Amino acid sequence: MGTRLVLVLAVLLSGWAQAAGVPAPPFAVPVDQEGVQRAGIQLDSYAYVPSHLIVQAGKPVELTLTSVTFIIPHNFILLEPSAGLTIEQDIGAGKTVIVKFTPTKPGLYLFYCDKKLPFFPSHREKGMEGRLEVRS
Ligand SMILES: [Cu+2]
Repeated sequence: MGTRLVLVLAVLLSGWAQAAGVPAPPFAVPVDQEGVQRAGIQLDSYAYVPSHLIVQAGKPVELTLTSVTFIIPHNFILLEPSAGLTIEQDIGAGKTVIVKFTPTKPGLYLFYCDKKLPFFPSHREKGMEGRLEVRS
């Protein structure tokens, strides 16, 4: 079986797992030649994919947040100032935004979208939440 076929199967299976509500495996963000931990996160209504990222403390992180929605705006909130995390970023429908930060303390931190319409549950309550796992 060729590498390409395996890759296609993996993508199909991960898509199926997410559709079925099975948590996707955590994504360990690699450190590139510049020493930066770069990863992309796709924002849909109402989920982040991947929703669980693993990074190393003390090294810069650069996340490319891409919205694939047509109308619904989302955001990316990650507030844990004691760990060097103070991010409140809006991502308009169909937009791409890059956020940069350096986590300073190992731990498991939640990020989420707090957008909501009056009288409706917030996106976070609809499941738009993820985890940043910072390892030493
Ligand atoms: Cu949202």
